[in-house]
Amino acid sequence: MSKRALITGITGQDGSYLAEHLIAQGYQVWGLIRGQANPRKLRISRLASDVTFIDGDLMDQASLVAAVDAVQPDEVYNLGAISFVPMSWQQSELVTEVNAMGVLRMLEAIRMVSGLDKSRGGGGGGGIRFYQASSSEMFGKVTETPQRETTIFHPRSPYGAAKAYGHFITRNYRESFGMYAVSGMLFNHESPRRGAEFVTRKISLAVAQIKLGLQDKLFLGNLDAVRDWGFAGDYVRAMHLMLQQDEPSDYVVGTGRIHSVRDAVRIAFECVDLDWEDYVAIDPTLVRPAEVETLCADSTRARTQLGWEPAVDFRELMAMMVESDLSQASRERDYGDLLSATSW
Ligand code: NAP
Ligand code: G4F
Repeated sequence: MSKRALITGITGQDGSYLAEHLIAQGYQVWGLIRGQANPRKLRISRLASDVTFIDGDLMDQASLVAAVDAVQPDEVYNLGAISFVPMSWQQSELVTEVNAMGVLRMLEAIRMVSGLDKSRGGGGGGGIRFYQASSSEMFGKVTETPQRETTIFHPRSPYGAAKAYGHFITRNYRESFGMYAVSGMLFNHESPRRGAEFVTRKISLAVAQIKLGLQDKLFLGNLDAVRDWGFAGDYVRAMHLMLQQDEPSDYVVGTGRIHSVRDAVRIAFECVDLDWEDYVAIDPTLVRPAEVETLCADSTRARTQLGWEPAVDFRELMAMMVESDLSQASRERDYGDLLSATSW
C-alpha cells in the first residue's frame, strides 16, 4: 500500500518540490493549506495535481489535530513557516508563534492522534514520522567553519531563535516519547520557485528585467555576506531520506561550497553578458540589524549515512533561475501574461 504524507508549507518553494518528489515515489500526498481562498493553492495544483488539500494553520492547535487525524499519515513534513529573516525583526511575535510554537503544536497533534501518554514518557513513539525544517540560521554568528550537527547555535535574528526552539523541541519529543522526529539543518536552497524577496531570486528577476530594458537598477544590502547555496530540488531528497532511516537523527544539508552575494550578482549578470557593476547599487536600509556573515555546511553525515549528494552546482543554479525569469519576463512583455513575473 502506498505511504501517506502530510506536508505543511505545501504552497512554498520546498513544499512544491517535496510534493513532486513524494508523488514520484508513489506516495499519497496531502498539503495543509491555510486561510480563505489561498491564492497559492492554484500554483501547487498546476504542478502536482495529485495533492489533496486539507485546511489547517500552525497557529491553530485544533486544526492540526483534525488534519493529522483525518489524513492518518505515515510521514509529516513540517515546512510551514514565515521564512523571510528580515520579517522576523518587524513581526517578531508572529514569527515566533508560527516558527517555534507551530512546531510544538504539530508535535502535539501527532502525539495526541498517536495516543502517546505525556505522563509516562518513553513510549513506543507511535507510527508517524516527523520532519522539522530546521535552518542554518541557527548557527548565526558561527563558532566553527564549516558547520556540522554538533556546532553550537548562536542565532542572529528572531527567525533563527525561533528555529532553534523548533529544533530542540523536536529532539525533546524524540527523547521523551520515542517519536521518530528529526530535524534537517538545511543551508540556503533556491530555485526558480524561490520567493522574490530572497536575494538570489531578487537578483535573477532583476537581471531578466534589466536585460529586457524593463528595469535600470538593482538595489541590494550587504554584498559581502557569504552563503552555501544549493538547489531546492536536491534538498527535498534529503528530507525524504531522513525519514527512511532505522534510527531517527538530525542532519546538516548543504553543498560545502560558498559564494558571496557579490559572486551571485556577478555570475547572474554574466549569464546575460552584462557587467553587474553598471547596474547594482547599495541601499543601506536593506542591511540587517544583525547579519549572519558566513555559512558553510559540513554535510559529511548526510553524504555517508543518507547517501545524499547535491546534483546542481551554484553556477548552474543561477543560470537556471536567470533563464526561467528571462523567459517569464519576455512572455509577460510580449503577451501581457496575466501571471506576474514572480509567479510560477
Ligand atoms: P517558503 O517558500 O517561504 O514557504 C513557507 C510556507 O509556509 C508557505 O507554504 C506558507 O503558506 C507556509 N506558512 C506560513 N505561515 C503558516 C502558518 N501559520 N500555518 C501554516 N503554514 C504556514 O519557504 P521554503 O523556502 O519553502 O522553506 C520551507 C521551510 O524550510 C521553512 O520552514 C523555512 O523556514 C525552512 N528553511 C528554508 C531554507 C531555504 O533556504 N529555503 C533553508 C533552511 C530552512 P502560505 O501560502 O499560506 O503563506
Ligand atoms: O536570501 P536571503 O534573504 O536569505 P537568508 O537570510 O540567508 O535566509 C534564507 O536561508 C535560511 C537558511 O540559512 C533560511 F532559514 C531562511 O528561511 C531563508 O530561506 O539573504 C541572504 C543574504 C543575507 O546575508 C542578506 O543580508 O543576502 C544578503 N542580502 C544582501 N542584499 C540580501 C539583500 N538579502 C535580501 N533578501 N535582499 C537584499 O537586497
